[in-house]
Parts: sequence; C-alpha cells; structure tokens
Amino acid sequence: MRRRGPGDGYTHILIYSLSLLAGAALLVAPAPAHAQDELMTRYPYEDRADLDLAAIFEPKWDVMVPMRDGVRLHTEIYIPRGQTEPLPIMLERTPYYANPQEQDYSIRLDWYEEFFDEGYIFVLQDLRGRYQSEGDFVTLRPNRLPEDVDGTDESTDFYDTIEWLVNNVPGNNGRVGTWGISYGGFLATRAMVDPHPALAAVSPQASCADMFIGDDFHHNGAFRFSYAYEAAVRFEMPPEDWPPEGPWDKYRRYLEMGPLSRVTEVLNGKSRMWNDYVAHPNMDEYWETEMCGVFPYLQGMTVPALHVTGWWDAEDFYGPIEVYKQLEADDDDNENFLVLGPWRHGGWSFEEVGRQVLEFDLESETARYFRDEIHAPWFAYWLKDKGSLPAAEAITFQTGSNEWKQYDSWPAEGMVPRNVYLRADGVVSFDPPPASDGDDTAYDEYVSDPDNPVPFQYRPIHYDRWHFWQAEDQRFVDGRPDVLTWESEPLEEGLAITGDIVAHLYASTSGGGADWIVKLIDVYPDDHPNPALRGYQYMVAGEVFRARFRNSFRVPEPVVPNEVTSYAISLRDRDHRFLAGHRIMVQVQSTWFPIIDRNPQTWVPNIFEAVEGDFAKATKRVYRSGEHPTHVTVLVNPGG
Ligand code: PG9
Repeated sequence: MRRRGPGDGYTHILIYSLSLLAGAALLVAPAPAHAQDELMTRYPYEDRADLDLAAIFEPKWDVMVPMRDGVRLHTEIYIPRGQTEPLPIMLERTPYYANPQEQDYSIRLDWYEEFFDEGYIFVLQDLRGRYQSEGDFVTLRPNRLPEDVDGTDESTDFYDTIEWLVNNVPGNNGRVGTWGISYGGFLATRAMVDPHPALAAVSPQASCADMFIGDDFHHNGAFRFSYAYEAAVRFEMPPEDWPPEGPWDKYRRYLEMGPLSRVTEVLNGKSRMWNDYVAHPNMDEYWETEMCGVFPYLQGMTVPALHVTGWWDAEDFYGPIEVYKQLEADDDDNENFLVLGPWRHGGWSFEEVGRQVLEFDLESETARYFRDEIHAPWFAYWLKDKGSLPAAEAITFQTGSNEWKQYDSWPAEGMVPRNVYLRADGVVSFDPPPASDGDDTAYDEYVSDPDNPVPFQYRPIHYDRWHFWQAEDQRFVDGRPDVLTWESEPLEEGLAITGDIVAHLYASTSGGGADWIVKLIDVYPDDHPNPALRGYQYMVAGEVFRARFRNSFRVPEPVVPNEVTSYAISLRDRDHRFLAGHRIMVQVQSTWFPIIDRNPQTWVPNIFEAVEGDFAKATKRVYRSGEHPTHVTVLVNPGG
C-alpha cells in the first residue's frame, strides 16, 4: 500500500518548518506538569466505578520502549493474573498521561472494564515529549512526508511500539487493537496509516478530522474562539505564561478579551497553535494535513475500524462520521462500522451508565449497552476470533424515541426529503410560500450587534456545563431581538428524521461580512408529564456558517451588502423523532458567543487581524418569499 498524503503535491513543509521555528521554544520540551494536569482534568475519571485493579492484574511492567530514532516512550504493561492462553494486546497511546494519578495501577484501566472478562494485555503509553516519555511533543503532530524516510510521527511511533510489544511481551497472541477518544481518536486513525501487520482492529472515537470545517477549532470557517483559545494556551504554554482568566462567566471573559488581534498581542507569540490560527485564516494545506487534517491519509486504509461519536459531542462530532463515510467507499470486506449514540464527548466511556442527560431520561443504560454489546464484542471478533460484529453497518440511538436503530448504510437509504419552510408571522410549515409573496415584504429582520452577541448557552457560561450545551433548553434566548424564531403547530403524528439536515437560507446583511447560525428545535408540549420538560426547546441540530466562505473555504469573499444571497448549511447528521404533539421550531441568529468569535460584519481580509473599529452593527434579513423561500430540508424516515 502506498501512503497518500502530504507528499502528493502538498507544499506544507516550508510553512510547517517556519511555524516550528516560531514556536520552537515551546515545542522542544514537554509542557510542565501543572499545564498537563489542567488538560488531564478534562477527563472525568471519577465518573466511572473505581475497580480493584490489583485483583485483576499482575503488578505493572514499566518500560521505556525505543522508537526507530532512539527516543524512548514511557509504557505501562498490565498482564492479567492467572493468564492461561496467549492474549491480544490492547494498546492506548495518549497525550493525557498513561498513569494520570501515578498509582500502581493506572486509573485509565477503569475505562477498559468491558474487556476484562475476555482477557487482554493492556498497554498504556505516553506520547513523545509527554510526561515520562522522552523526545519533543508536537500537538497533533503531522505525519512526515514520504521522502522523509528517517522521520518519525504518530504512525511510526505506533508501528515501532507494536513491533516491540509483539516481540517482547510474553504470552501475546500476535494481534493488537487500539482505540482512543478525541486526541486518542486522532491517534487511533494515525495507527491505520502504514499500519503494523499485527494491528488487527482500531476504533477512532470522537476523532477530529477537519479542524476548519467541523471539529474543535472551526465550524464552516467560523472560529471556535473559547475552545481553540484554551487549547492553544493549555497545550503549548507553561502556566506561568497563561494570561489571567478574568471573570468566571466566559461570556464576559471573552467579551473583555476584545478582538482576536488583541488576544494575539497578549499571547505575544508564545503559543504556536494560536500563531497558526492567525496565519491560516482560510482553508489550506495546514488544515488539510497538519492540524489534525486526516482525509489525505485515508486512501488505502485497510484495518477494521469502528467509528464512534455522540450527538452532543461538543468537540469532534464531524470527524468520525466523515472518516467513516470516506473509508466506506473502499470497504469491500465489510470492516468499517459506525455508532452514533446519545452521548457527550467520550460519554460512552467516561460515563458509567449513560441514562440521564440533563432533564432527559434515555430510558436505558446507553453507555453500558455500547460497551458490553458493541465495543467488547467487536474487538473480541477481530483480536480473539470470538465476539461478533455489530448487528448492522450503522447503529444509532434515535433521540426523541429513545430507541436504538440499525441501518444497512450511512447515510441510511430510503429516506424521503421534506422541506420545512419559514413563513410569515413566525410560522413553520411544510407548505412553501406562495409565488406572490415578494422579496420586498416577505422577510424578517434583526440587527446583529457584535458588542452584544447572543450567548451560546445560558449564563454564566463555564466549563461545568460544556459537555451538554447543545441539549440545553433554548428558551434562554426568548425575547432577544437578534434571534428570529419560527414555529409549527403541534404535530399530529410523530416525525422521524434520519440523516443530514440542510438549511437553505436566503439572507442579506447590510455589512460586508456575516455569520449565519441556524437551529432546528423540538419544542416539547406544555403538558409533558415531566414538568422539567414542559415547553422545553431541545436543539436537535444547530450549525454556524461564515458567509465569507460561501463560494470557497480557500478564498474568502466579501458579502455584497443588502443583496439576497443563498447558503446551503449542513446542520449535520441526526436521528431524531419529533413526537406527536411536539412542535418544530427554526431559529436564525448571527452570533453564538463565545463558542464562535464575533464577526466584525464589515469586510476585513483576515478576521484575526480585525481591530475594534472594524466591528459594526448590521441589519440582517431572512427571506421567506416565493422566489427566496428559506427552508430546512430534513430526511423523513418512513420506518419511523
Ligand atoms: N478535543 C480534544 C482535542 C483534540 C485535539 C486537540 C486539542 C483538543 C480532546 O479532547 O482531546
């Protein structure tokens, strides 16, 4: 297999070398322990049962495994007590500390409980430059160019680790599996590039794939300010250099930080990632191949893969589905599977049970179901010739009905497109507006003010409420003059929608730039048996689109002021049932702060360089005329 990738016409090495030089001081040393602890606390170890690991495993074997360039990586190996047969190796490589609490038995093993009955040898390893490993750390390290034959990257570190393990760990059966969540999902995907022959099964979970279009750092070119800033500071700056946090409420905190150009001044070149955001405001090779970009590497991947993400993943929902779809094109042997469940980022593993989400009772133990009925059997199938493949190509948990569904393909076949139109008087209807409704009157408008942006969740905004923000009740924006709302009558029958939801927006702005945020909401009835859900506005899907990228993500263009412009905005894949008696609601707004940075709403070549004076109020119009009928296309599931 020939690796496809940066060597195929990509010219990123120069840019990358320059950025390395710019950030060299930060990259050559692992982040100090304190900074790493901050990242580590992102993972809620306490949400899983504390297991008696000493009863299950022999005392750990701590080794420094040599890579091809002589750098040694800290590796902990856990062999089950009373092993009676050769066992496969389950390998996890992580930037978040192989043994975060520095105990005899790493607490990370609690996340492997579903595999214990079957029996595996577990291996946990710190990435290069992290914690107890040697070498330099590069956040989301890009793969080396093919001509760099002596170079190393995460793929070669996987290869070399597996080579060492199968040759040195007694009692292994010669097969290795790996899975990981988020950064770990990115790593799992890299394990599949020029894989070691012993690598027999991989599960990339909540794995980023495109940081410009749909994962951690941007969505459709709109910068995910609060998240991307925190990653840039915490991954790459020692805590003594972190700017003061400011107010507890992140809405105020980020507003007080001012335009992105002020943040650049404050960080003063100390974060390579922030420097890179500023230097790469548009889609380019950097996003395609360096900062997690994975699509150029996918061709020819042949290792069986189980892709997993959750509907409320606030970080990496896009990647797993898109990587699944791309690999599916070459999946002649049926080795590529997808699971979409009712979870936050990593919730299928980080949560013990997975039954309750905010006010919603999911009516079954969804995380346990995934781990016991899908995860463990899938790995056992490939690594032990036991277990089973998932019952279907794609398994989803349908929200609303709270039912697991099985599909022979994803996107699921046989779905029927149906348009939900915005109409006069704040009404949503399946009927399009009459042709006689002209553009001169058939619109709704609002003034969007970058100095008073719409919060993305109710305030105070803090990390505690990060994981489920998309499931929160949207009534907190009621009454805001800069949020337009349309709502249907109560549905007489239930309506299941399965697959991509696309907003076809016809809109204008009085300035040279705009963001458009479209939300599809399920409004619960006022007589719902659960008082906490009465009138609840549950955001089924919501997405932002930065108007300057409407024709190309590579070459931004000003918006023509006051001209009706069309946008097709994917609100991403969903499987949801609006129950009878519920209403369909659509909202449009132009700010979502601070998850998305403020758009100046005037034309500037690079929003990272905009200064205070570039920001201006703008009047937005959303058209619902015969000629410009804004609507949301959903895929109705005839099977319910
Ligand atoms: N989503 C996280 C991340 C991935 C890559 C870079 C920065 C952050 C994570 O949870 O690992």
